[in-house]
Amino acid sequence: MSTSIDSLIHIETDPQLKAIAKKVNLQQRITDEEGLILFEKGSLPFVGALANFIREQLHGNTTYFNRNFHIEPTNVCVFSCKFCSYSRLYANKEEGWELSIDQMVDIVKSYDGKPITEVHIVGGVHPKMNVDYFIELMKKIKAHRPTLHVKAFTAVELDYMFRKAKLTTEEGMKRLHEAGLDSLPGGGAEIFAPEIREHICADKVNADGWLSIHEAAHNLGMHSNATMLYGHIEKYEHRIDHMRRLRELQDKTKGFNTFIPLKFRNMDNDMSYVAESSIIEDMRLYAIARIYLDNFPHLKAYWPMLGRENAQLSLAFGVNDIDGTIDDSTKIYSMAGSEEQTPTMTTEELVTLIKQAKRKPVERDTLYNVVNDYSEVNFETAAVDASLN
Ligand code: V47
Ligand code: SF4
Repeated sequence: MSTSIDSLIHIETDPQLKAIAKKVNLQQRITDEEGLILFEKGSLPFVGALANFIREQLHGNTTYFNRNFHIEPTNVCVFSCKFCSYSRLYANKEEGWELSIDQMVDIVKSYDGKPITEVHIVGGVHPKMNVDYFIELMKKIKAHRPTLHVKAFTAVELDYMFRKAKLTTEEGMKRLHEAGLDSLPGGGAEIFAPEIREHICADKVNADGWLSIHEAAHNLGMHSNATMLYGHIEKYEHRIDHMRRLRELQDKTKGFNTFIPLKFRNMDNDMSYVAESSIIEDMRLYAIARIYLDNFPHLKAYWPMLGRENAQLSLAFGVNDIDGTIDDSTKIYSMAGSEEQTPTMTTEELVTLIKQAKRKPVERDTLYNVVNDYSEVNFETAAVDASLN
């Protein structure tokens, strides 16, 4: 698939949209005002074509996925984000779970012999799971499986554990990194703008704190992801503000790998009165993120939250990564109303999903090194090594 946007530029009658399309064609960065214009006036086919043009320039048809599993150490949390369906207050511990280090290492051991490359560890912010607890966990995981990439802890969890241990961000990050932490997931960013953040997650780390934790990780040579929780009470200007802060930090450090928009799901939380965004708005957001975040190499659709078919659709709107096989029972989305109650997909299912969208399925590791190109693998006819599943 190769795209040109010449005809789009030619037929567009709105002068502002036409000017943006010309900039994209010349690989120039769009401004905040232009980002806002895209949100306000850009039709789905218009922003989709621009985003797809950029996606194919960067990655051609390649669509990445990885083979990972999740560990959620606890759902007990000292914070009370209004959108969260997952956490249980410390006082209501009977509804929560807390995994011991041995239990978590046992989960890692249960993947012995399986060709997964990453463990993703995030959970609630438990007042007693401190930095030493997680240092020990990192060391034990690495002692057992040194090549497993450990992507763990949102900036929210890190901020809390560093403050509790009276460690500077730099010191805390260095200790965890030395113990085995390889990279950071993108959670906890939500919406940075204070007027929204105060309403949806007032008590956890603010925008500057979130960004400075990722900056500290990048300064140690670690990579990280960034998320944005969208489709609730934020306005378009807040989405642009959020992405501007990320784009600025990325200009400085180049440490972000992937931007992951997270669609707000409204089941069983204090914001259940807020309607969920439409699929048109979801796809427009992916496309505009691809256009605006010119310095982010990858855009990921997290299928357990978006649903498989919508994730597949997003591959036409700028997305070049659909996360992993997620061989587990991560609960954060099923508890918020996602269609995916037990989000697992086999490699075969993921590959088929990508091929149906006429894209090229490539398994990656966390840092986007190619592990396996599945373009020529035909699961239906080939005698596929059982280990591929
Ligand atoms: O920060 C919580 C979100 C995030 C809801 O880096 C909700 O590869 C929607 O960050 N509706 C945690 N979203 C998950 C996360 C993540 C997921 C996958 C991959 C990566 C990565 C990171 O989940 C939280 C919050 O934004 N969340 N509740 C909800 N009701
Ligand atoms: Fe806690 Fe994270 Fe839920 Fe907020 S989103 S209440 S920090 S588990």
